[in-house]
Amino acid sequence: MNDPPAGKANEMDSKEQLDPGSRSVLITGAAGEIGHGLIKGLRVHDDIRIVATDLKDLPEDTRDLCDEVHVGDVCDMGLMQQLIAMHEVTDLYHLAALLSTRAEHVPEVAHEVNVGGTFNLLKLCASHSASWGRPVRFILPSTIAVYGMADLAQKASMGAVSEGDCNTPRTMYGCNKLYCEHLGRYYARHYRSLAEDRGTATIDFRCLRLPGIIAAETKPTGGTSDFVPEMLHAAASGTPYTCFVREDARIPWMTMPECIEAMLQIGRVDENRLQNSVYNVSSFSASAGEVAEMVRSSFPGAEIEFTPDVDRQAIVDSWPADVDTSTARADWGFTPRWGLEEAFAEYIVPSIRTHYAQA
Ligand code: AKB
Repeated sequence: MNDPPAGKANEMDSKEQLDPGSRSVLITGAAGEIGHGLIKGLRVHDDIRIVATDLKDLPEDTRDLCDEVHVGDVCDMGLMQQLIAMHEVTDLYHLAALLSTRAEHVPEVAHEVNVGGTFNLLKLCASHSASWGRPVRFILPSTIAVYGMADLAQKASMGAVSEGDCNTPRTMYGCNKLYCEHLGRYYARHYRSLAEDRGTATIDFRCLRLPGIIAAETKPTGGTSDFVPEMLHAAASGTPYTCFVREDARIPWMTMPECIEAMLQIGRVDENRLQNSVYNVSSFSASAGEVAEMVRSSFPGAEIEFTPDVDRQAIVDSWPADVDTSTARADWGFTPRWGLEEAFAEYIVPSIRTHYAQA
């Protein structure tokens, strides 16, 4: 999965790699859940140019934080070429993807978007990096869906999995993301390794394997980890909720602010500190039943039932109960902010109450 960084990019002076005064960041899939927080987080630097793109327009408050917004398809090579060239992109956050549930309905489309879109962007970044004579930083969110547990006994016995464990995904989304992790590593470390005119392309590829994400301000769609955020948003808005997995369904989680912080951190850290290109991140492991208990005690009127959907349950059963984040902690100082109880007390409950009070 990971191999030692190639010499070339590492030999470059880090100042040459990233002059903060001239950073130009392209964000694909910017209208999604992560896009909004990421744009807000990046905006605190006045000296960054933010160019956002998505199939649909961005909400007004996010659009106002961007220098430019383009509505378009990430698979449109002409548009992506134009955006990268015109803005001399230094950093690319490639968020556009079809998530695990949506992808199982339209697997071929998912492959086109998830793999085709990433491949095109890597190709474009490599060719622009070669002609500009400087690296392009490429940051890709990946997922716990790249893991595939054979059965519940293996899931229980493995506990927290490391990046190289059980890379046998069950879903199209997991297969797509695992391949894109490899593609990114290839472009960063071995691109055209036998070509006589190897050129000078340098892709600085960084990837985070994200767990289920819990956001108080937005509701996810298209994912299989959606059962926890759906449960919370239903309780906060006084709506009964039928959970599509068993009470004992357990995966790793983190809150949206922690996810954004980790994305910003991996995007900023000096390349010389990164021994790997792909890192697990997560804050806590919790079952649907444990979260439901927290929801009931925070929202005493909450009505939560469990009626598992066999197929979606099978996807969650194939994901690990927890992930080992030790390499992220050691290499670039990843530190989760909250455990389950603290996340409820410090972020989820106050923020979701505010959100629905304002709605
Ligand atoms: C999904 O459910 O597909 C995503 C994920 C775990 O990557 N939220």
